[in-house]
Amino acid sequence: MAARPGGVEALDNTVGVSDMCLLEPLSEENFIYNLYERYRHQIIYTYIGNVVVSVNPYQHLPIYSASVIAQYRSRNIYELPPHIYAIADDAYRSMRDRNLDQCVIISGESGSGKTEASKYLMQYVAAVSGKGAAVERVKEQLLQSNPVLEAFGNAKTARNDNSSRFGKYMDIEFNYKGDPIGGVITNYLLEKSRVSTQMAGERSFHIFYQLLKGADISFLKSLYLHRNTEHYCILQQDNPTTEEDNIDHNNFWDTKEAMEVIGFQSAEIVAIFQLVASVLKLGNIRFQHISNIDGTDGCKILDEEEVFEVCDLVGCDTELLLQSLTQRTVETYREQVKTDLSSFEACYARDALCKALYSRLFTWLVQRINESIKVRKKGRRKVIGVLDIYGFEIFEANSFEQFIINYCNEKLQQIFIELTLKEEQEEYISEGIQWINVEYFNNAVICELIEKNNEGILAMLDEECLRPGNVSDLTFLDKLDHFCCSHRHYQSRGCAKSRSDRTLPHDAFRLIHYAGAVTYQVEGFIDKNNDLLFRDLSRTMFECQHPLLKTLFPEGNPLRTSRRRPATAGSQFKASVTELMKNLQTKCPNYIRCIKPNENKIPSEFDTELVKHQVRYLGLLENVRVRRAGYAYRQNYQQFLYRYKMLCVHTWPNWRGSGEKGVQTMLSYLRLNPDEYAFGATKIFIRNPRTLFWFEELRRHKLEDLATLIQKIYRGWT
Ligand code: AOV
Ligand code: MG
Repeated sequence: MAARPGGVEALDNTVGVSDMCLLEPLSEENFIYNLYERYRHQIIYTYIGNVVVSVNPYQHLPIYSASVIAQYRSRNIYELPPHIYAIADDAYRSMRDRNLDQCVIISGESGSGKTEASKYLMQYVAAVSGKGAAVERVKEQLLQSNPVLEAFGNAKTARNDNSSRFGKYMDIEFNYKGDPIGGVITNYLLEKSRVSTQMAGERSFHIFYQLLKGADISFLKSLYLHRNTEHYCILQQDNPTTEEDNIDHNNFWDTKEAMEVIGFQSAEIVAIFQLVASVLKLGNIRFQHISNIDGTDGCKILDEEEVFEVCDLVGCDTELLLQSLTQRTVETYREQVKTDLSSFEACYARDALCKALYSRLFTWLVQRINESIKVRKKGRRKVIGVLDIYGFEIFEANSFEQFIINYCNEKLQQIFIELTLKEEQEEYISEGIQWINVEYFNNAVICELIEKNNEGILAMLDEECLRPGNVSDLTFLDKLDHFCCSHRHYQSRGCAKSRSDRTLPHDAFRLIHYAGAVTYQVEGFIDKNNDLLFRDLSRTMFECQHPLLKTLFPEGNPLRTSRRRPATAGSQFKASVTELMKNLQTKCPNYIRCIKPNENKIPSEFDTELVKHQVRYLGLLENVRVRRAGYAYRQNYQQFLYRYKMLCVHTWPNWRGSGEKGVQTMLSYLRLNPDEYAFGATKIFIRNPRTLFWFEELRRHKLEDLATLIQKIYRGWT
């Protein structure tokens, strides 16, 4: 591809159409061709009405500079080529000037560019909102929460080198002037299984590598750590290149600086890294099987040195930790009995501890950031919420985590369907224009299959987790099999209809998601949903001197009387997602739909089949159809007149009457067929996109004529 200029010119509007609603004729082929043509010219943004479709360029484009931001500032959405900035500006001004809380819902599969989009959006809002030392400080803190959360919550996966392994919703709060005054971050279930295991070619959370590669040797020594990642059993990395090492090194310092900007004290930063180091060291502990005299299994720790060092880092009683790693207390009615763990059970308990420690640290970090960015003053606030979750993913082996991630994506698709349709419908009704229905696939059935109270997959899983007796992942699968006959989105080898399907293993079920079929291995579902940690370990953690670690394990407090079983991971997630959906519905939605152009994470490759699949499941064509069902284009009278008034001698150069009257005068002057347009309460609706092309064409000629005229006058003068 040829190098393109920077600035707004880099967003040339003349390639293809900038709004898919103007595609003629509308077909999937044309839709994809339009995306392709634009992508080929490095134009990654295209509208569907006010929805931004973004195709990941996998390269840095010169379209995010201060000068581009300045150009988008306070401009109407169709005035300039499509950009996230235009949506950001629209959302910002609606919030500030019309007092409407906004949310920006960013969706798309893993690696499609959601997290990057969310950062550009925040960067834009920060750049165009108020100035002054206090406001600048808030902005810095809000922006700097990104590198910290990415360091601790993102990791390299097969799909994305910087994949978000947690969901994030951030409310940016503003005062009446539109200056940011703070924010609140909500995090959703971190994929903590990554702490102890990663698939080939993947990595654990960035922070582990950043710490080992970036920290001064003296700091590493104080944490009893080695520079070499290979020293740590829970870290996988295939022969890192020097470049990767350098990136980790630099990112470490960025993360640390970001923590300081947010307001973490040096002692807190040290405490955080002590816990990160403890996870690495606990992960190194190996156990050796021993047979007890009574014939039972037991184990002993092979790497006591690691235990001693962890104890030193977190102020833990060595005996207590050694014991709680190899034994567990079983409580009966009358007494407490200690039983030895087999080496297998001890490994399991160790991993559970590493995962609990890390994921609780992560949640604490989010709370700590919230503490720094929270709004302290009372008074009315306005909000822009930004949602950036983990994208839909299909791996070779999919487990509970993918099930949860994909469920979340189903819910987002659902909200897109409901709100775009609802919004559209409401607009036609409130403007007094007749509405025509468009057929589309509604994924509500899949959401229901997963989350329906007492009947959905999550309820079945909870039931199995609570059932006494012989419970296993396979009994859970058996339980699910009743969906075979009743649900067309569920398949398993137990189902008569899919029994002959050799690609479906015996220990798995398959869901036909809106975005594709995913086969979930049931192994680990019960365990991950139960999410239990042996009480001995939480007690030991609570007994540590380390002030932060103590707070992470409140259930270890012996004075705590509640013996209530904590909610399962699945039901907690369902509750928080339901809450999120409710919250989003109270705000004006803005959408960014991200598309991944290729599986190779490289620039300039546009895999048509891959894009087609995403366009289909995202329902983008239906989105255009809904938008065009009645009228392809609508615009506020004033803005419409402002752009096209030069096409009519009565409205040019100045029109003194109402906007609506001006548009009426202009359209009858142009002798446009009255079938082609309708007057709404506040907007003009244009049926055929070609009419708009025609206006644009006329406008261009007029501008050219004007330019020639000005030149002539100028020459006449000189
Ligand atoms: P995701 O958030 O959608 O995936 P990211 O936003 O992390 O995807 O994007 C993946 C990678 O694509 C980034 O690390 C960048 O290298 C590149 N990229 C994305 N958008 C742009 C852009 N606008 N300009 C340049 N490069 C870009 V996931 O978190 O895995 O669902 O779960
Ligand atoms: Mg992401």
